[in-house]
Amino acid sequence: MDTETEPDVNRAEDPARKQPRFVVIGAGMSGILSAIELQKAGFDDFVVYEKADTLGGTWRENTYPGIACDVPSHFYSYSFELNPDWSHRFAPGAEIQAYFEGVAHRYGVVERIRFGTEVARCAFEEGRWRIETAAGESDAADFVIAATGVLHHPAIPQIEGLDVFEGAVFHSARWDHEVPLEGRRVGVVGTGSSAIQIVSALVDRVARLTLFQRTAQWITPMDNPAYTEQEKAEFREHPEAMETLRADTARAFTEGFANVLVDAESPVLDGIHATCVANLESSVKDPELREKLRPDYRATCKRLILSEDFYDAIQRPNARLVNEGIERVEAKGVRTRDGELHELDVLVLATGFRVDRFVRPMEVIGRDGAALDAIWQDGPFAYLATSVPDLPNFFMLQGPNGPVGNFSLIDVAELQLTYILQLVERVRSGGCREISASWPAMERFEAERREAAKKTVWASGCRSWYIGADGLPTAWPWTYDRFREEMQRPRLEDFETR
Ligand code: N01
Repeated sequence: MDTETEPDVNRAEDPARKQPRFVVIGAGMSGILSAIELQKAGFDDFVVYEKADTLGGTWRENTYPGIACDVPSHFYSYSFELNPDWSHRFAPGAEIQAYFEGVAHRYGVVERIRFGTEVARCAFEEGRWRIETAAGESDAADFVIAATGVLHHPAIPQIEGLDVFEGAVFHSARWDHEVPLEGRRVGVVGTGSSAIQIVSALVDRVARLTLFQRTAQWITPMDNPAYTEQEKAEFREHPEAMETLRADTARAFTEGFANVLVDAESPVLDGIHATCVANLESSVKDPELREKLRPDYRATCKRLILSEDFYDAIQRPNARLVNEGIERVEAKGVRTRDGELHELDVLVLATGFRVDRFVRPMEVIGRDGAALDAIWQDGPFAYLATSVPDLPNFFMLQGPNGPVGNFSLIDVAELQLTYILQLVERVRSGGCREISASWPAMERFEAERREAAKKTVWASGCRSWYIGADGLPTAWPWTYDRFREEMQRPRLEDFETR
């Protein structure tokens, strides 16, 4: 075992090292990007396994009414595939899905995807990863890139009686488009980003809309203008204008948002809070409803919600905000703790995701039988969100403790691939055969991360999906600038190489 090995000429001549085989798991935004970057780096021996029948990940799965990305589309685009045709500043979900499909076709990624193939197990045996699919097929690879997503496994709430409801019930990420909504009584559970968009999109289509709120949300106003045909033509003619727009947006998000969330003392956060308070005060007329909608924690403690129309929607005559707490679901609707039965035809569970799953339920067995489930028994972690000790040549995109929240995860994935491909290069050039974060580096990183997490606004007193089992925020707790810097060049002394 060593941490810094001189290149070994014999190893460098090893054809398997020079042209290693990769398995990419997942054909969402990160998996498509992985395939493109592998090709660009000259690696041609790879396959992308995708359990579903189509690509797109989050954007394939979330098709609820009103879905859009709250990161401006010119920033939520691959840096090498800017799109002059985005319809709006914040494009709707179907447009984003079409964008990924288009990119995957243009870069020859689609032909590399094995659709309908779920990877059930990855085990590191005799220096290579043995891959087993749920259908019983096997494959082998020198490297695994797990691009399995973060917000992927729907969290179904433990509410008594969900199974006795006579109407239609489904999770926001499993929208049942067969269920008619026009003229129906629809209930929505949850007040996260998904619920807020659903309520705004549905209220004018349904007979009655009931929003079951457990926790109020701060909402910042957003402006979502459509791009004119002239603007699109300008973008097409002068792609550098899109590059400037992307760079300006990235800077504004980094400096005005991502970098300040990690410092609960930042005065910028007070400004964001004041904007949210003013939005509530000026938008909601009825004082009783206004107080029901007023959160008792600081804005940005939970992921900040951007909306141009939620407050209007919830004030419509056919909308009702219920914050009495759900007692149970019955055949005819939802009974709240005050004894009232809210009769419904459709119940939407906009109740978020199981964010501690990451690559699981896939079974991952590393070196000497080290099981990822056991390594993560107290909660998931990864060195710089990409590598776990004892899992050599296994890298994660959007793994635990990475930057999440109101930020472009495309930018995050691009930076992570820059980093991962440098680790791969270390192996390909004969520097070593196996590379993964060392335990001492992992432990140091975890200790520093937990200390920093306490200073972030996410730890300022609210419940959210950012909080891990130990009560601390799990997201990257330093500035985004620091993340970008870390991703430029791996510190090889933090890796165990063999
Ligand atoms: O899920 P959430 P989401 N009884 O976890 C409530 C991204 N995203 O799907 O706050 C009653 O945020 C829960 O209540 P509470 C984005 O990163 C982006 O909306 O825990 N209520 C909460 O209100 C986002 O953050 C976009 O008290 C229950 C809600 O359900 C992430 O996805 C759009 C409950 C869950 O909110 C997740 O958003 C959509 C129960 N038993 C999603 N259990 C955009 O870019 C849970 N809740 C716009």
